[in-house]
Amino acid sequence: MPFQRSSSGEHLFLSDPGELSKPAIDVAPDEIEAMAKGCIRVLDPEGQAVGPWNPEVNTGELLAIYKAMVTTRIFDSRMLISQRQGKTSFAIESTGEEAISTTIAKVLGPQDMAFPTYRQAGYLIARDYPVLSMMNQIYGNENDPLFGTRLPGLYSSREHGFFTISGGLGTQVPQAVGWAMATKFKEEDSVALAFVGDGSTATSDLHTAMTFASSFMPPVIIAIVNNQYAISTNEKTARGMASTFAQRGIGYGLPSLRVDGNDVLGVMSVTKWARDRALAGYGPTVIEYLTYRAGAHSTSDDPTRYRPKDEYSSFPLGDPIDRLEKHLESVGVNQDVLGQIGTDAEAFIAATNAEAEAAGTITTHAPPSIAKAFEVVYEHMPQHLQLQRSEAGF
Ligand SMILES: Cc1ncc(C[n+]2csc(CCOP(=O)(O)OP(=O)(O)O)c2C)c(N)n1
Ligand SMILES: [Mg+2]
Repeated sequence: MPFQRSSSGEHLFLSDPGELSKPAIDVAPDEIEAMAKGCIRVLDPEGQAVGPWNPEVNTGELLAIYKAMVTTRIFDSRMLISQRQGKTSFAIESTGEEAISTTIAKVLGPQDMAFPTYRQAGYLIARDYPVLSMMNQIYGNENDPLFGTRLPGLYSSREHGFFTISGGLGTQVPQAVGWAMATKFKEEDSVALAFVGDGSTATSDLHTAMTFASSFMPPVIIAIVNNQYAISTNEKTARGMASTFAQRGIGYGLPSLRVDGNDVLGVMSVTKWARDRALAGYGPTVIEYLTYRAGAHSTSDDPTRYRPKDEYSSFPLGDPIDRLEKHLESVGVNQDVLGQIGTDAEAFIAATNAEAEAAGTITTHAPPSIAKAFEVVYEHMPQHLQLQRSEAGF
């Protein structure tokens, strides 16, 4: 029957942990086309790391990722409560997807640049960006580093390799490719990575970016985060007749792989492979990270209206924090150590939130000066904004 899409679940194309081989970084893209329809996985159901993609990593590095994931989850739920309490207008969480942002933050180098979406707070947390600044930005108080000019959660930090988030979906992908083209022309050793959601692959920006990536072969990673939903729309709408999102890359001649995005070791290994390729001059890689958006799209959304409540609990890839916990226990980390990380993270988020709230929330402080909205966007204010500013009386 023509034009029939696969039903929900079938599209996961899950390979067994350890099943897929690991090619050399100079592999020809057409030799690994099958990788775009499988799914690289390292952690098996018992938490053991298996197969050729098992990365070289020590327990200390994994504990740092674990801590960032747990902190991100607690931070997200705290900000959700604050929104319900009326202290901020908006919050957006990444529950269920923390392995991707935090692990990628650790794999990329200090000179690399991520071009994120609103779903990667974990990247900043893993890179020790001050959580207090994130909260100040969400509360839009006087210490907001972006002076109230951005939607809560749209952070920016050049020092942490975190390009300013844009609310317009897809825009960050050509920006990342352009940034990577510039580093190639300047002969710098750095890599750009664009995060893009499953739904946002439907933007023309993604395809413009892929064309430039294919033509100029810059050191860029296009990281498609397939969390199964674009607000209320299931991922299969944007995927259309393709079996997977990774297959989009094949048409552009780019090596394209899929990985279990709830498997920290898989995410680490595949991202590092792509970064090594980029640094060795072999150009772009497309990676689809398979995961599940466990929470609502944002505080403006109610997922009970469009998906079964128990869908996450039956999602075959499980919860990324639970899976890393199981692995850490299997390599001898005591449960008490993990428990203490959780307790410390709870205390840290509570104390940091108290400090941010004391500086002001939307109910307890005057908004930042409107003059700031004019001052902090352009280095040299264009004439039309100068005019608007004087009309507004600032
Ligand atoms: C160009 C553009 N179109 C539509 C929107 C409204 N919008 C915001 S988020 C979103 C869904 C995006 O889904 P996806 O790319 O899968 O990312 P996710 O939210 O799942 O992380 C939409 C349609 C937007 N911000 N920009
Ligand atoms: Mg999505």
